[in-house]
Amino acid sequence: MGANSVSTDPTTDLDEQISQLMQCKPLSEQQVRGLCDKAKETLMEESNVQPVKAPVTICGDIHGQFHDLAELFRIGGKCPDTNYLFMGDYVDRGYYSVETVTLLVALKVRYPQRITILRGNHESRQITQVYGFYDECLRKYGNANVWKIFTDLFDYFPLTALVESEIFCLHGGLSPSIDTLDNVRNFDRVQEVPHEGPMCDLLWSDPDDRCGWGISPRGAGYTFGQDISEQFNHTNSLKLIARAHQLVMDGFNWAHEQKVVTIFSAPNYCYRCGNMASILEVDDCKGHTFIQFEPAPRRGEPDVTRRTPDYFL
Ligand SMILES: [Mn+2]
Repeated sequence: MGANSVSTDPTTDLDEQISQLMQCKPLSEQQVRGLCDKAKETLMEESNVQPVKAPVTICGDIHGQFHDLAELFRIGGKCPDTNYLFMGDYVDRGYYSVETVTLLVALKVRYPQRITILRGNHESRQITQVYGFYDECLRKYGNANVWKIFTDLFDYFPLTALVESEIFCLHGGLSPSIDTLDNVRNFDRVQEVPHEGPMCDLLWSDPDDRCGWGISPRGAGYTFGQDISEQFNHTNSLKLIARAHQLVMDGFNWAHEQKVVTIFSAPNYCYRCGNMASILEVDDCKGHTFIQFEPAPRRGEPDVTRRTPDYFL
């Protein structure tokens, strides 16, 4: 190895990209293209119900809150020292969707067995044009190429994961068109998130206090009651459904007599909701520990709560 061999090792290049991203500095369009080409090869080999082993730390929505994702890694441990399973919604709402999703995809390429990244309802061409990721790509790159590269890659993200054959993990929830995990395994996921049908429901549905299936106020997916969760868990020999998708003030929230848990990992969501975030550690013995965390300190950004009287002098 000579002094001029620095950039010939793809792993070194990738490690350099990851450390750049950890400083919240986006990659070039060309680097994003190369990274996503590699990610596609890995993701297309994964199942619609991707098997995952314990120990693993399960995380909910991030929504472009990059500094809070960095805080999550400080609290939960760095990848690959800790194994991670993210349940979607990396982009939109927050200011750093580009850096957030690029970092998670880079970690997936670098450590494919250590991190699982599922698709959320925001990993879609249509939703990202309304809620921020498209505009952020235009602002940071001057054109829509990076948005196109990422939204094309989102089609390959797995829809669900199964931890140790007993925790079913997904972004939204259940579907009246799906009774078994084999039903999920058997459809072609490589497409834009449809407006209805089983793939849509997995990314959009929510648990509800009412029994049975209900119309979702979101306009996509369904609400499902405890009877539905119990039947699904029984049919598929599951202990728990872990999902994200809903803001919960403590960062996690049990439903359906502990058959379902919601995990939300964006503290002070949209920089104004005042909620805690959490992650769920599943250890070697399948024990569960929730770790809650608060927003990372935001240096140099205006903080309205600290406008002291001298502001007015
Ligand atoms: Mn969502």
